[in-house]
Amino acid sequence: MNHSSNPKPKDMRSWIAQLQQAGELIRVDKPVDPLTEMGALLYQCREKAVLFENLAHGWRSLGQAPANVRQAALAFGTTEEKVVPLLAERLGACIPPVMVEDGPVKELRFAHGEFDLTELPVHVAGERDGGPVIGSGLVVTKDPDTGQRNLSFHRLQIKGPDKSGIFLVPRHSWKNYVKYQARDEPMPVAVIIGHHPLYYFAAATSAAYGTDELEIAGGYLNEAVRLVKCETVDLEVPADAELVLEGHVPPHIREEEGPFSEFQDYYQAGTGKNPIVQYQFMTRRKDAIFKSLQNGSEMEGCVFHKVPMSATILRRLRDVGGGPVLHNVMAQPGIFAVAIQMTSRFYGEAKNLMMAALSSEYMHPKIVIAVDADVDIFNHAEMMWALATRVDPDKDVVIIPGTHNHPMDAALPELSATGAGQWQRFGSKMMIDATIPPATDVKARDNFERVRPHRPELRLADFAAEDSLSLVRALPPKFFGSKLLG
Ligand SMILES: Cc1cc2nc3c(=O)[nH]c(=O)nc-3n(C[C@H](O)[C@H](O)[C@H](O)COP(=O)(O)O)c2cc1C
Ligand SMILES: [Mn+2]
Repeated sequence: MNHSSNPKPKDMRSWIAQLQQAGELIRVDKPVDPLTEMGALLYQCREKAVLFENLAHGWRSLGQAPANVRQAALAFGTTEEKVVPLLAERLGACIPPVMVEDGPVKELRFAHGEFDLTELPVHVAGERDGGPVIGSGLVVTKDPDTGQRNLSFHRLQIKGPDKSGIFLVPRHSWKNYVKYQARDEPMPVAVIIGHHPLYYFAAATSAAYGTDELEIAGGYLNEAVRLVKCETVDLEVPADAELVLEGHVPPHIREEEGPFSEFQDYYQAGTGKNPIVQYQFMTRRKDAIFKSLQNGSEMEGCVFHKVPMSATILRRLRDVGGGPVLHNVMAQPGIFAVAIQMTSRFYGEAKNLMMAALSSEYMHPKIVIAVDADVDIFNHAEMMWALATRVDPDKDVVIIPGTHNHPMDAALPELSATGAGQWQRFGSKMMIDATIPPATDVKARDNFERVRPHRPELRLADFAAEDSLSLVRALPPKFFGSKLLG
């Protein structure tokens, strides 16, 4: 079997090895029931990834990998502070995939009747979920007019041995689906389960309609993705994935779907009459490892959202108003809020950038907060401190009424219903300018220089007995950077 032109493509195996080597992986060798136990265990893995090694039918499953933005940075070979700027660069470096004849994902082939989705280790994430949901399925579809490929996440609630629900927020897959619907034809789909996390980051990247997210994956990986042809649909999938399901979405069927433990930490959004997928083929590696994916605020699903969303917005902001001084962007918990870290050159510049951040490829941002370089945007106490000490609500808060918002934001009025063409949330957006005066106004800026000790290089460890040192808190980086006004 010709598995490779490149001897070691990045895949879920290389990622597990990397996590293991970095001391970032917990292995669970006791049996775990995906329907009643796995969700609770995943919720506790916020620091480390977890590999369940002893599941029914001989399965293993990788979860919470990445468990947080620090682990996301590990996957990209960088640090938490640098991962978003790095991704913003890689977004512009798409690499087209290459076709190969065969690959590990084709080691075993199962025709209709030979596979049973209810025997996969698909877990129930939350107490009120409608059933087990594949959260890690990356769905490949094509525009029937142009043949352009699309890759995106869609939750797939198991409904039988060969059937799942599919939840389609009105974006690219939905657009393709509506085109098939107009032709009265089923939409062919391929679902990729289990691969290197950079594929997952690519699928969560919202780009222009017509951009192939597998080219974005190539850019993120800095290597061309190897694709193989599907067996029963005219689609291509990564040769080095763990498992692929082939199926189709019938044009007019709607069935009850949800509730589901979602990224906002709520269950209900999207619940209702949604389309379904009928599956007719499965291929997988001989010893395939399943991928679980749990949502909920700050869980793995949010990590996949946060990093590409922040990078896409950072990239967009770079062009606003002649080159602003931008340091970083980071989506905040619940991901309807985003922080911009910048140094203003002019009065009012933060608001210009915030307007751009509220209207991008991403529908999520509803609240945007601009802060300076001395505020740690990964630390929510720092964010609250900046809001409390650097905002004059009367002039620094702006509300834009009557905007189209993310359809899963429970705080906003919902128009129409999930699964229908006009489904939306019609709400508002808010900008909060928590920046200090621009660098050019040195005098006004002086009021906001932060407290720091006289000699920050001193270490308590050099002065105290060792047994008391577990209580020591490291000084934050702000103490060591150049002074704000320096
Ligand atoms: C963990 C995770 C789960 C997601 N689940 C869904 C989903 O069930 N339905 C959906 O329409 N979008 C879902 N998304 C969002 C889309 O995958 C994401 O917005 C993607 O960029 C959309 O692709 P598109 O830009 O090609 O439409 C999910 C994203 C992540 C990271
Ligand atoms: Mn797309």
